[in-house]
Amino acid sequence: MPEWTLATDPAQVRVLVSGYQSWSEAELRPLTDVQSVPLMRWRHEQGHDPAFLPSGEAGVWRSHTVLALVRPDGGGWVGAAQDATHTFTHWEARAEGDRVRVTCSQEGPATAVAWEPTDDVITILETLSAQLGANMHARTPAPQRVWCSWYSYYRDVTLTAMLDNARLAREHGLPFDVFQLDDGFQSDLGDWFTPSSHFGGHARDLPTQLGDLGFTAGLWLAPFLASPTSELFREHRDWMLRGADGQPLTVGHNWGGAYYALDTTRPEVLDWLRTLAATARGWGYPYLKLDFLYGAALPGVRHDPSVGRAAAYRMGLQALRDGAGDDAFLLGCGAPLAASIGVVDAMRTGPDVAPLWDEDSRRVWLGDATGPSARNALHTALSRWYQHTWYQPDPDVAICRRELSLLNSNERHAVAGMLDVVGGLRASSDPIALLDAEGLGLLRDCLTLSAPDRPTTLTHSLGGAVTHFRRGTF
Ligand code: 9PG
Repeated sequence: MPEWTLATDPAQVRVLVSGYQSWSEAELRPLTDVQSVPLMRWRHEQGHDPAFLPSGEAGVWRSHTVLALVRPDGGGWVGAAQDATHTFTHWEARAEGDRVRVTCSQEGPATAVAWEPTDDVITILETLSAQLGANMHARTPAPQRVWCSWYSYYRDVTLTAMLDNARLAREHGLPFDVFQLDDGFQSDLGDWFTPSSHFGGHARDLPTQLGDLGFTAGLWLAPFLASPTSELFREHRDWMLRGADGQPLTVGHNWGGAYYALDTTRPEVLDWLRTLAATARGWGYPYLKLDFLYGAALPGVRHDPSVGRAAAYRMGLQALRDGAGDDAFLLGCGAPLAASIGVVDAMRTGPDVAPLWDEDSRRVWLGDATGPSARNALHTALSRWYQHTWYQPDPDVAICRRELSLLNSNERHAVAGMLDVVGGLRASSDPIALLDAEGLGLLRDCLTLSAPDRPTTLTHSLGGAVTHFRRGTF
């Protein structure tokens, strides 16, 4: 286990950490603070890595893949995994008297790790992140402008609501590329091929009509999950990831109860995933939002115990890519971040936006900043700005409407501004009919892809060799 002792006063250092998956918190904080541990044990699986939780001690910070320590002069130290295909890399920084101790441990085959003292943390962080992206053959497609049904219709989405919004977007000349149907079209979690009773049609009915309006069709799936009531679970109980007791492992609580995940070391599960993605593609969806992907990466008992959880995750994700086709656009969500590089085109890099700024009860009192709020989404997506060389970042939707929202004007503009700063996907979920002139104007601004506001070229001398990185479009 590599370890470094730094002769630097912990009180003068800030630490930049990132949780392992989309919804886990990322933040830049004084090293002497306490990294919060969510009090609700039943929520740990959903936003945190249960195998590497924050310690809860003052002056101890844990991070996945990347860690940076920043002195007041902008110099400091940067650590970054240089490969994440089959390995989770865990960092810990610990204040110890007048020193800081950093340790790096890995779960999976040992892989290269970079550790750089620097007088310019930001440049080195960008450089080492870009190297990780390049090593894993990061995909750099054009960013998409997406209308998504979730943040207005939630599970009550209907075929009619999708088409009404698409028609209005066309009438207003709003420059969306994709209209993406989210959770709610399917009869149960895992039963993707049968429609819910309220949807008013079948998901396969939508793409042609969206195409006639000039939009690409997008579909949400949580391909690794199954609810206990689903046909998938009832017919294939043996396909589930298991706990030490041999029973299907609960990987989270949502949709009114606990849910399970598929064991992606089973060949028949990989076949199922390939078929699922190919079927969605065949229905006319070249854009897939693949959600709750962390389920396949949790610690558990697998059919093939020789496959570690990071590798198992990657096998499942690759099966989805194989089924969808190389030219499909895959957006990861609720997904292990670095482990997805090279397979996904885009990645949600924070928790959900919600039409409210903050939720003190969950964030402050319960120590959990992974919940839906404008503040949490903005805070975490901005703290992961350097990940733009791993995939197109998706900082989630802007909320431009005034109705059915608790955000004030400044808050609406703050979220919209974040989309521009982070770059990557631009998304909205507002019912177009609810937008007044101001809302339409803000939405148009959001959908305008501005020039990068950071340098497009980074040149840095690293360990004697000059490395040169050029930003792709974002
Ligand atoms: C659909 C939604 C949307 C959204 C995703 C994701 O921890 N939780 O219980 C939890 C529930 C929902 C959620 C995130 C976490 O949102 O981010 O965009 O697709 O699923 O159900």
